[in-house]
Amino acid sequence: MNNFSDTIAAISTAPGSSGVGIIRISGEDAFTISDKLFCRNKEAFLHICDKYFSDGESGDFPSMNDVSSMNNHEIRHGYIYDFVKNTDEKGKVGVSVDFIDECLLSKMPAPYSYTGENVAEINCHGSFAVLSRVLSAVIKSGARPAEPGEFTKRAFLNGKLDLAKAEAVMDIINSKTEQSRRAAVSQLEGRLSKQIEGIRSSLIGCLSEIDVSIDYPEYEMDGITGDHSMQIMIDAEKSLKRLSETYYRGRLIKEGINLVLSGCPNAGKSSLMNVLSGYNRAIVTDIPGTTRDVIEEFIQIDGISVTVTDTAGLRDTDDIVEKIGVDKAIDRISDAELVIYIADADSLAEKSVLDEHISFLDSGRTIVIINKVDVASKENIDFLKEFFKDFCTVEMSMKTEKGVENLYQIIKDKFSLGEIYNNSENILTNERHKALVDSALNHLDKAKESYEKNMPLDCISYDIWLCAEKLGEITGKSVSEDVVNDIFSRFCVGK
Ligand SMILES: Nc1nc2c(ncn2[C@@H]2O[C@H](COP(=O)(O)OP(=O)(O)OP(=O)(O)O)[C@@H](O)[C@H]2O)c(=O)[nH]1
Ligand SMILES: [Mg+2]
Repeated sequence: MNNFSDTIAAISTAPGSSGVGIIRISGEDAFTISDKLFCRNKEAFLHICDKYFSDGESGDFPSMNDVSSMNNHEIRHGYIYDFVKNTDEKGKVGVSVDFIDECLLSKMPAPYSYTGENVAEINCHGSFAVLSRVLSAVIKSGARPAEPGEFTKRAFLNGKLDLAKAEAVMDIINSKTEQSRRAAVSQLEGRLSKQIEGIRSSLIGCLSEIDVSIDYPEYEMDGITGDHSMQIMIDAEKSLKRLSETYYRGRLIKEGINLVLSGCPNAGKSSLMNVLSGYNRAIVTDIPGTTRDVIEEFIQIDGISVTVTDTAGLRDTDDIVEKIGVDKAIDRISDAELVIYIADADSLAEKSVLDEHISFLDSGRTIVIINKVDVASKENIDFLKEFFKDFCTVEMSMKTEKGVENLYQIIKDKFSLGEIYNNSENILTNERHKALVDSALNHLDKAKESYEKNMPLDCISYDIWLCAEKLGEITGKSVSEDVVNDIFSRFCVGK
């Protein structure tokens, strides 16, 4: 177990007003620090304070030691106080007790706590004024403000969780949809770590067999050891390849889809934004150029988060504000995973304009909506269908909501959303893990190649070792301090 010399503290709940807010204190002195600011009985505490001040304030401020005397894993009701300097009417400076808030304090001793250290948690009222005062009283009493992710980092360094599980904590905090929560909880439960560790230990077993062959050449590589090692490599490769392929789904689950609505002015982009979001999110008028800025809304399709962006209609304009909007719209199209291009079938845009638009639309990631079919002529609809024949097209009316279900289905099919849920295998959702799995696969490939070419055993074992190292970086078994620091610096303060 690591020994951190200092005790850290932070507000662990989100900013803003809430029923309850939590201050977490972790480290060897968590309980003695809490003793200096928590009392269970106000009157009894005021009594000893009166005596202390009337005796002429010598030594440390009084304390009831109400935290040290609590049982382990106990929660107690009490009050958080602070000693403050004040000046009476005659200008005499003195010290008095200020009760900051009523609270519940829980005591979790090392090693049976989140961080593996002594932890005290103060549940007080969740206002910024209360929480910041309580935190400053804790700091005044000897704790230091925690850095981002420092509680979880200590938990990792104290062996309470491995690195993949620690990263899952962050994913749970950030999960916006049921699917992302499920994936993160499964990772925190250790399913991914278990799979990775299983593969890694089989490779390490393989390394020791090769070492034996090097030390005792009578066990030749093309004998029992060789075949067995090769089989281990083949099995590891199969599992890692499957895992690597899950990243596409994993990323969708975690990051969601970035969907941009585009098209000529008045085509019906904002009307679609309102249909998708289920309320009047964007202004809709019959004046071309109504939307000028980028408008975002977060929706869910089958448990996957979709960020829908409504943009300014694409046209040449001298209006400076509208022009900025059009430039932003073009930028957003290039970053989007999915573009919905809306074509107005009632009032066709000029052919030259459509030619220009089709030149920057990528048919692989664009769905074209032929809109206003409630009023458009068949001739116009057929023209647009033919014009966009290389694209997936949907005939729609934002007025009657015709085609909406069809559009949802096309989006679901495009991203294979149906397949995401019918699967119980581990899914990679983290970019770092994906890069390490791919790098491990790369080394495995080299090891297999060396084996097939009858290269010296050291060459084979070197790549197997590197492969195991890469896998160890996922769970934190073999990872540099810089990587650990980098991972935790992306956490929020208080976690
Ligand atoms: N009849 C009919 N009218 C529609 C339909 N969709 C949109 N409209 C009308 O078309 C006009 C323009 O709609 P918007 O949704 O504001 O169009 P937009 O693409 O956001 O336009 P800009 O913001 O100017 O680029 C409004 O008067 C809508 O009521 C539809 O399917 N049928
Ligand atoms: Mg609009």
